[in-house]
This record gives sequence, C-alpha cells and structure tokens, in this order.
Amino acid sequence: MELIKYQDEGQFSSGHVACGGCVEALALRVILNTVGKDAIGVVSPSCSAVICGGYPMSAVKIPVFHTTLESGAASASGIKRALLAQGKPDTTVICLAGDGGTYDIGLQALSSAAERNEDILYICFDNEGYMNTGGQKSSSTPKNAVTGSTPAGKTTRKKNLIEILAAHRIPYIATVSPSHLNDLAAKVEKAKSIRGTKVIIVLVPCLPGWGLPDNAAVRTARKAVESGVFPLFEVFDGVDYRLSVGTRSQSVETYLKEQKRYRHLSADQIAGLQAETDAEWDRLQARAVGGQV
Ligand SMILES: Cc1ncc(C[n+]2csc(CCOP(=O)(O)OP(=O)(O)O)c2C)c(N)n1
Ligand code: SF4
Ligand SMILES: [Mg+2]
Repeated sequence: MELIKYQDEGQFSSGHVACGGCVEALALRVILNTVGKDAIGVVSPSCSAVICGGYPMSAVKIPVFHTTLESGAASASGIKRALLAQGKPDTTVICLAGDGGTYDIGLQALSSAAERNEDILYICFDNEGYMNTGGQKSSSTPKNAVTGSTPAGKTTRKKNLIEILAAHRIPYIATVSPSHLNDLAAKVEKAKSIRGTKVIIVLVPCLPGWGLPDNAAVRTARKAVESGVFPLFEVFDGVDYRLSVGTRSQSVETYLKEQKRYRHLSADQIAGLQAETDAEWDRLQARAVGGQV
C-alpha cells in the first residue's frame, strides 16, 4: 500500500469528460499540480484534449493551446521561444499528447525539437492505441493486442520510443505509472528543474480500449510495472539508465489476463510474450543501476 504524498493546488477541476475511472485524468491531475501555475499547455488531439476541454469549459487551470496531431512539439517550441523573447524563461511549456501523436504522427516534430534540445516538458499518455477515435492500433500497441484495426491481434512489437529518444541525447526521459504516483510526481518535479527537452511516458490502461472493468486501471498499471512489461526507469543524457523499480514480482500472464484485448491468446503466445519481456528486462538491467520506489 502506497501513501500518496500529494498537495492538490486546484490545477485540475472535476467535471471533465474522461471515461469514469480513467487514470489519464488521475495522472494529469498530479502532473498539473506538480508543474504548478506558471505553465502553458500544448495539447494534441487525444483523450487529453477531451479531458482538458475547450474554452471556456476547460478542466485545467493553465492556458492551453490545442494544436494538430503532427505538431505538438513544434508548437511547444514556438511558444517557449516566444516566452524567452518576452523574458519569461521560467514558465513551463508542457505538451500533453497521446501515443498516436507521439510514437507515430507527431514523431517528426518531437525528433526535431529533441535535436534542438528545446526547453519543453513533453508528456506522452501511452494508452497503446488511437483511443478517442475508437481504438485503432498505433506503433505503441503491443504485439498480439486486439484493436479496432488489428482484430486478430497486432503482429509486430511495440515501438521502443525510449531508445529512439535516447539516441537524441536529450537530458531526461522517464517512464511513469498511475500506480506509482509518488514516483510520477518526483519525476515531474525533477524534469521541471532540468533545462532542455524532457519526455515522460505515462502508461494509461484504457478502460474501453483494453477491455477493462471501470475499477481496474490502477490495478492493471501496477501489474504492468510489477511484471516488467512496463518498467519504471529514467534515462539521463541518453546514456545513464536508472531503474526506479528494480525487481519483478508478477508473471506477464497475470498482467494479461484481465484485459479483453488479450483474451484470444494461446498458451504459446503468452509464453512468447513472457520470453520477450524477460529479454527486454535483462537488457535494461544490463545497462541500468536500480532501486525501489
Ligand atoms: C493527421 C491526423 N490524423 C487523424 C486525426 C484524427 N484523430 C484525432 S485524435 C486521434 C487519436 C489520437 O490517438 P492518440 O494520440 O494515441 O491519443 P488518444 O486518443 O489515444 O488519447 C486521431 C486519429 C487527426 N486529428 N490528425
Ligand atoms: S478512452 Fe481510455 S484513455 Fe481515453 S478517457 Fe476513456 S479510459 Fe481514458
Ligand atoms: Mg493513444
């Protein structure tokens, strides 16, 4: 049981229109309260755009610029440079985008911003699919998962975005989970104090997209971390890997079994996913120093 050390500054209001039980809203609430009042949001078309809402009904207390799916990091770069020109270097420019807007359609803009080391905080809410348009696959969708556009299960692996970003040698990359909110808040706080491009990937078990009951998202996120399917770690300057949770305590099958997107899996397929997770875990262990959140 984790006691959440958390001060709500009122940066996120009730009455937003996320699905009841959505942990993207929970994570966004903690992120925005940690970032504080001196911030501007840049929001790509995604569930976070739906959650933030449109003027004058926004659920978030910071000004928000709704951008296109391709251009989140480019818009944020422009806003940050305008703030610098106005003599306001301390305002945090925070991108809120989905995995489709990050791994796929916005990747070129993100890569360019990372190459320029723009001073932005980029949050990717990774629900492993194009969810607010009905649940199509993205390049973040994991192997074997059923989506609206992969009805027999996706045949290819989840794109390793962290290694792509690490190759840009940006100062900070981290994975976080709504099951580990103290770790999430600490990483957002750390990112805020670093100049340059920071990217945080938030795992978001999506209730309709993954086929989960309304009360299962935090539990599923915790299983993702504890099985090693979604390890929590940080990468400094693209080379220095640090594990936030250095052990595994659950099987991959335990993580898969509550999700309807995996209910068609054979024992061989489950064993294959366990073997792939083990291999990735060993690779991460080999390059990281680790601990316990
Ligand atoms: C170039 C482009 N293609 C398609 C769309 C339609 N569209 C709007 S939101 C969205 C889904 C985005 O998925 P993701 O970024 O993963 O966010 P999620 O909805 O899962 O939170 C799509 C396809 C668009 N706005 N722009
Ligand atoms: S579709 Fe998924 S990510 Fe989007 S609001 Fe609903 S539960 Fe949250
Ligand atoms: Mg998505």
